Amino acid sequence: MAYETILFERHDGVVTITLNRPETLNAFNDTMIRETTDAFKQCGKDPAVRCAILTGAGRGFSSGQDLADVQKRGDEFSIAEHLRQGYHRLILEMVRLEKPIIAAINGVAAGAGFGIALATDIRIASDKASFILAFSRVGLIPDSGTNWFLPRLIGQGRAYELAITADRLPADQALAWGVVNRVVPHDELMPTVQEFAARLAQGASLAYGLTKRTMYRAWEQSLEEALGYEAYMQETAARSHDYREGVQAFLEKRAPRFQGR
Ligand code: LHQ
Repeated sequence: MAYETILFERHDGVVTITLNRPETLNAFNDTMIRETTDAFKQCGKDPAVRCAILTGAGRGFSSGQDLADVQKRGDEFSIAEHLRQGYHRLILEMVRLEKPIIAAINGVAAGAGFGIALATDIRIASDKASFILAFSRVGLIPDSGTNWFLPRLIGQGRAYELAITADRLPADQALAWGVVNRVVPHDELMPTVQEFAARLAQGASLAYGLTKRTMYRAWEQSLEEALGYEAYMQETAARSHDYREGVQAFLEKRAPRFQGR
């Protein structure tokens, strides 16, 4: 797979996607949006892939939309169309990927870069990471799913304040507010994330995927609907090899050998 703006590496069931425009702190141009979307699509198609890591090259995770690139566009450029054709496809590809995505947040995540970080499933941050809803600095409203993800994670008051001040949320505060799952010393970020991803890749990945789908679905459901959907999805999980193997391994007091099916 030849990509220009991202690195795509697979190692034992774990794919690492690295946003690779470090001279811009990994700002998204059209190519990077398209290639990142394609990379997640490949993760979905390949049954050998059981977990994905998203990170950034250099000192940033992503600075969001490449503003120099946008400025070159003529008057006919429609941001709405750019969002629909670009970021929305990427975000939906990530959310619909029934495999865990871990963000290894190595530095600043700003604007749409913050949105893409929020579309991952588990966020592990370096102590040098920070988050900025930079949109209002350029007179825009938050986009790239941030209006949907962030108030759910931290509450509307905090999310709205971050949106209108565009203040930097440092890693320790992001941890306290639940934006990230863990903060680790910068040099330990990739080893920590790689070890965790390798563990998830050995797990009951069919169940991990169904869990992601069921939890996202529950946001839109009443309790009655959520209970019904859980029962339906549990039936699916219970018909798997992994369920039979998990129960058998428990009874035989040995480690299970999950196959993700
Ligand atoms: C950049 C960028 C960048 C280009 C740093 N673009 N070069 C969707 C649809 C359509 C239109 C508009 O927007 C959207 C959604 C959005 O994402 S809007 C929000 C866009 N992002 C921003 O407003 C963030 C802009 N960047 C910054 O505020 C700072 O760079 C942050 C706070 C992220 C980091 O600050 P520093 O650590 O001080 O780094 P720096 O500013 O010196 O940046 C390093 C280089 O990266 C620099 O280039 P240079 O040639 O001077 O070394 C920047 O120009 C470049 N860069 N962000 N988004």
